[in-house]
Amino acid sequence: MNTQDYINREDRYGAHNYHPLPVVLERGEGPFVWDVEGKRYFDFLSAYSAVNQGHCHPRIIRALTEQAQKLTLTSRAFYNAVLGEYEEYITSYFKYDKVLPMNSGAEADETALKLCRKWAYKVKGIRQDNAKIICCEGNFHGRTITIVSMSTDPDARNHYGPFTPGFIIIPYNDINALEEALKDPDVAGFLVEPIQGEAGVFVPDEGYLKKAYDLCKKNNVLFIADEVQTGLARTGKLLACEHENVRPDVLILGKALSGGVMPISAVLADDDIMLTIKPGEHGSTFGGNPLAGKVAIEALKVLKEENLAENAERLGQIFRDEIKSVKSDMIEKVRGKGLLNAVVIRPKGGKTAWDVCLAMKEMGVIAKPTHEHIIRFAPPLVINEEQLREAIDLIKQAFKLFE
Ligand code: IF1
Repeated sequence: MNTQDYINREDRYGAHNYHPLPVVLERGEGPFVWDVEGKRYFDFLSAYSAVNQGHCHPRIIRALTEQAQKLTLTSRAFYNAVLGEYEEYITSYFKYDKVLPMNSGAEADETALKLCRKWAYKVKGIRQDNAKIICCEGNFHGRTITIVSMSTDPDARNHYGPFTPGFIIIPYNDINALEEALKDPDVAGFLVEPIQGEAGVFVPDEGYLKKAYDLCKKNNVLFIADEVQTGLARTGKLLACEHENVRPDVLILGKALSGGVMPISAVLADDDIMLTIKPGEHGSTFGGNPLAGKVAIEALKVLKEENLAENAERLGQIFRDEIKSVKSDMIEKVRGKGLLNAVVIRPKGGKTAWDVCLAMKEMGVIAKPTHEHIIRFAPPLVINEEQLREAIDLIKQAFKLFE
């Protein structure tokens, strides 16, 4: 079978809810992936920042395979020997009283929304069923019906109504809009991405997160940070909120929490918020399974022991400087933080970001456009400077094809 055979088979038997780049991947190691024809690529998407630790990190795979031989799942109907160890580890790692373990990022966002509403009624004293949560235009928090009820992206929400009520949508990176929205006494929370990933790596103004946090505290509103994509060293700090010394009231993690080997997500908060959910009021079959516990501990250890945040900070600066120096009228803007970067493409002669991604693929770098004209560049954080510079040269060669 060749690449097209694989593509045709997926087209025949799989739902058409994605339009992938025409490359069929078979193996991954560190910053590299290989396709079914044996060609090597630099992975510059990292499964949307889920493989920050690099593909198939040996320590994480070992944790997975060792635990998989012992016990993978008990459900939460019973205790298991790993969950407490994982809970203790992750809560001391991020300095919160408690963690609620889930699986996908969307489940963690949904869990955060439910915690916020519980806190609204049981602690803040908002009238039953009147709690409101502020979110931002251009947000991405997952694909459930409640989450797309907050979305401003037609592709994410069209024809999925009726939608969940109780959300106030304000412009991102607009402190005055937040201050105005916070005047509503029924507001219980503000859910925000420290950097908007899907929207095209929108980095807010310096100080935005801190001002937003302070305004929330002044109005007795929970500051809820969705760090599913920006967290876990991606932006050059362990959490993107750390760039502004903000400690979210509710912290949402996912993706690289497992190093990309399985779905693991988590919500962290202190007792006054976390204990508003009582036994039987929330859960999931796989949430907190022993396999996930061991994998997540190792994935978190790797982040710290391999200094991946520092690496992301240093190499991200090199990446932005190098790409900004490229003389190409297709490059409109370069922006990002750490190794979460994006290039806004100015279409030229009918050629778009998609064509640039196809050209980069031929050169041996895979990335994918978001929203037509924006290419996200997010390699695994284990990439070293020599590899990064090799990839940058390949990217530059791709842009040259359009001169
Ligand atoms: C797709 C990108 C999209 C996320 C944030 C929660 C979730 C995500 C900040 C939900 C997931 C993924 C989903 C994937 C593409 C990718 C993505 F921004 F990362 F590129 F869509 F916006 N919060 N992001 O980014 O986590 O349930 O997927 O585990 O749905 O196409 P999930």
